[in-house]
Amino acid sequence: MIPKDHPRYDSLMAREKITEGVEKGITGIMGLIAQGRGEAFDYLIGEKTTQSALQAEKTAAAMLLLAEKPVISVNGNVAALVPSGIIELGRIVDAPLEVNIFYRTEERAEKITQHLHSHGAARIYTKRDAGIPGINHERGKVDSGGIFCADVVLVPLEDGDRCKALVDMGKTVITIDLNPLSRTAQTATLTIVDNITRAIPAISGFALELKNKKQDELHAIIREFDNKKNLAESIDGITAHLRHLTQQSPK
Ligand code: PTJ
Repeated sequence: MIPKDHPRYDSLMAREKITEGVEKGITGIMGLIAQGRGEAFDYLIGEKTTQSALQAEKTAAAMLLLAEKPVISVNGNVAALVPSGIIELGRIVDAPLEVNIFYRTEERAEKITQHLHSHGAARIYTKRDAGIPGINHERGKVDSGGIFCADVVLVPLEDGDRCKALVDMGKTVITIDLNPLSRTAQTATLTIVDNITRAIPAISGFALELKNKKQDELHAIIREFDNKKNLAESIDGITAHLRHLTQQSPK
C-alpha cells in the first residue's frame, strides 16, 4: 500500500496499474518498457502539466468537439492507466473507443474490450476488416466503421509509423506522448506532451467548458495553435526545469 503523502505517489500508482495490467493480461510485457520511458521523460518535465501541454489539451478538446466522426484508440497501457478517463472523455465528445494494439494477440484484445466494458464503455469498435495503407504489421488492421473512416483520431502512446500513416490518410491525429522527440510526437497533427493520467482529465475538463461555445470559437482555438512551436516550447520547458534543478542543488 503506497501512502497518499508519498512524494511520488502518482508515479508509483501508475506503476502499480501497469503491472496489474500485465498480470491481468491487458497490458503487453513491452508496456513495462514504454511506461519506464514515459516515467523518465515525466521526471525531466517535472511531473506536472506545463502551460504548453494545457494549450495542446484545450486545442485537442476543440478538435474532438468539432469532429464529425471522432474515435479514441486504446492500447494495453491506455486501458490499464485510464480506463474510466477515456470512457468519460468519449462520452463528453461523443467518440467511441477502438481497441488497437501493436503487440497483438486475440486474447489480449478481447481482455481489453472486456476490461473497458466492465468500466462502463458502451461503444467499442472491434472489427479488423480494413487496412491502413502502408502499414503491414498487425496495428494496420482497423475497423472499417471506426478508425478507418474517422476524421479525428486520438491515439495516445502510439508508434510513429502508424501515426504518420493516419496523417497521410488525411486524418487529424491527436497524440499524447511524454517524449516530445518521438516520431509520433513529431508527426501528429497535435501533440500533447503530458502524462496520459493528467492529460485525459484535462482534455475532458476543457471539452466540458467548450461544449456550448460557438463553432467559430472552437475553430479560432485550433487556428491559433502551432504544433511545431508548442513542441519546441515543451523541449524548452525540459531545459528550463533542468536548469532550475541544477541551480537548486547544493554546490
Ligand atoms: O498494447 P500495445 O501492444 O499496443 O503496446 C503499447 C505500447 C505502449 C507498449 C507500444 O505502443 C509501444 O511500444 O510504444 P512505444 O514505441 O514505447 O511508445 C510509447 C510512447 O509513449 C513513448 O514515447 C513513451 O515516452 C510514451 N509514454 C509512456 N508512458 C506514457 C507515455 N506518454 C504519456 N503518458 C504515459 N503514461
